[in-house]
Amino acid sequence: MRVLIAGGDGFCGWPTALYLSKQGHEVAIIDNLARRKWDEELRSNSLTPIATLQERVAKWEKLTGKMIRYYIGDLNHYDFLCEVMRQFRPEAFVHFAEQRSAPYSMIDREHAVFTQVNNVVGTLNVAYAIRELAPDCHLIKLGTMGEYGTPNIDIEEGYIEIEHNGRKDVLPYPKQPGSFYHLSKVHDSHNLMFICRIWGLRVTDLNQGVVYGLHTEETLLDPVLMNRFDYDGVFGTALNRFLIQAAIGHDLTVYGRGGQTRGFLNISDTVRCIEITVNHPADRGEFRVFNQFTEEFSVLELAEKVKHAVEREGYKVEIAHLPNPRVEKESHYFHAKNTKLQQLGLTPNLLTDEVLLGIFETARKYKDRVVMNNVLPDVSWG
Ligand code: NAD
Ligand code: USQ
Repeated sequence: MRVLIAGGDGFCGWPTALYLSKQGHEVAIIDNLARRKWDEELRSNSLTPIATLQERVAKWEKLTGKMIRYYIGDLNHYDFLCEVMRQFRPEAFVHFAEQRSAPYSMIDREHAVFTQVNNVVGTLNVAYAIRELAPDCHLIKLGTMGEYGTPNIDIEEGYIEIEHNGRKDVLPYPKQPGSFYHLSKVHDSHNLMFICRIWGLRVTDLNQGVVYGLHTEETLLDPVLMNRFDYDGVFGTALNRFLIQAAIGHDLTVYGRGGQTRGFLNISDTVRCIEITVNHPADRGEFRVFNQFTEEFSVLELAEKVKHAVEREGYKVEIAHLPNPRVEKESHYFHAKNTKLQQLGLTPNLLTDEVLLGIFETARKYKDRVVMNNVLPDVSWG
């Protein structure tokens, strides 16, 4: 299949591009390289040194003989996007290309506005470009589990059956997101559900949990194919941050009580979930929702797992409970359904001590690249 991957230079997009290319799909990437510029803005970096996109795809072709085309540009430039659609004629469009950090979206008004314009307008452009130039193309859109928030009932996959005043309907699951970034994903979901209804496009919204790890079989083939690995207080995510903190002997930064519970998955399961979704397109007019995570953990449980695993190897680490910079529940019910991808063939890679220590080893290898000022959180919701 011809698969266009928007955001293919990023943390999830790059390993996905390699994996789908290896599986025999014809793959092209669109990316405006904004993520690399946000590192410059924040005076931060990926813990791992990452090659340019040009170097990455050239190395992949040299090693495997498989070509990944790339188009450097912004989804918000509609003419550019349409030109790519005309040239590549995708059968599946995998859309990772958004500003994905909750803290970045909460820095100030400008960052909130930027995040929502970049994400919501970018997705609208993708929807229009598909309608205009490839109406049969399956849009696979990365959403987030954080769209649902933390309700005191089970979280379903996108829809819930409600009985009200003696009548029943299946309705979109209520959304209670926790940042302007998470809100942008809710706005995307609403727009996409609407365009499926009015234009008959086919869309799958993948409500992904927090992704951990960085390597896949493909990124490990050569240092030039190395994935990015975020650790700073803005773009670093919970488990990866804890492993990097353990590697530099920093206390693990649990925010508040640490009962915040989320869905998590290994990056190697992210790429497999995308493959499964590409291979099983939504029907015309269907707005399909999958919850994309494999296990649930509280933040404190993760910190304890990291402490236990690295102390087994002789490293010493403490858990700190920092004042929570976010406004969120620190102890709550959380149980979300995640059966649809598994029914289609996903076999989860679970979080074991071996997996933790594998990521920890990479963190130790590059620990001298950590910019210490960036480890503690400095964006607050208040
Ligand atoms: P990332 O920032 O590493 O990658 C996103 C890529 O998109 C970057 O390379 C960036 O340059 C590009 N991009 C952003 N805006 C663009 C635009 N307007 N035009 C063209 N390119 C643009 O993020 P990631 O961690 O790979 O996340 C990918 C997607 O998955 C995001 O939509 C994110 O919301 C979602 N997601 C990520 C996680 C996670 O834990 N990383 C969890 C759940 C969902
Ligand atoms: N947290 C800590 N300590 C840290 C970092 C985070 O306690 O050092 C806590 C946060 O307060 C929060 C939880 O861990 O309660 C998750 O935070 P995170 O930064 O790991 O993840 P989040 O901000 O939710 O965002 C990440 C990705 C985002 C994706 C989301 C999936 O950056 O793109 O959408 O995970 S989910 O959380 O399921 O919505």
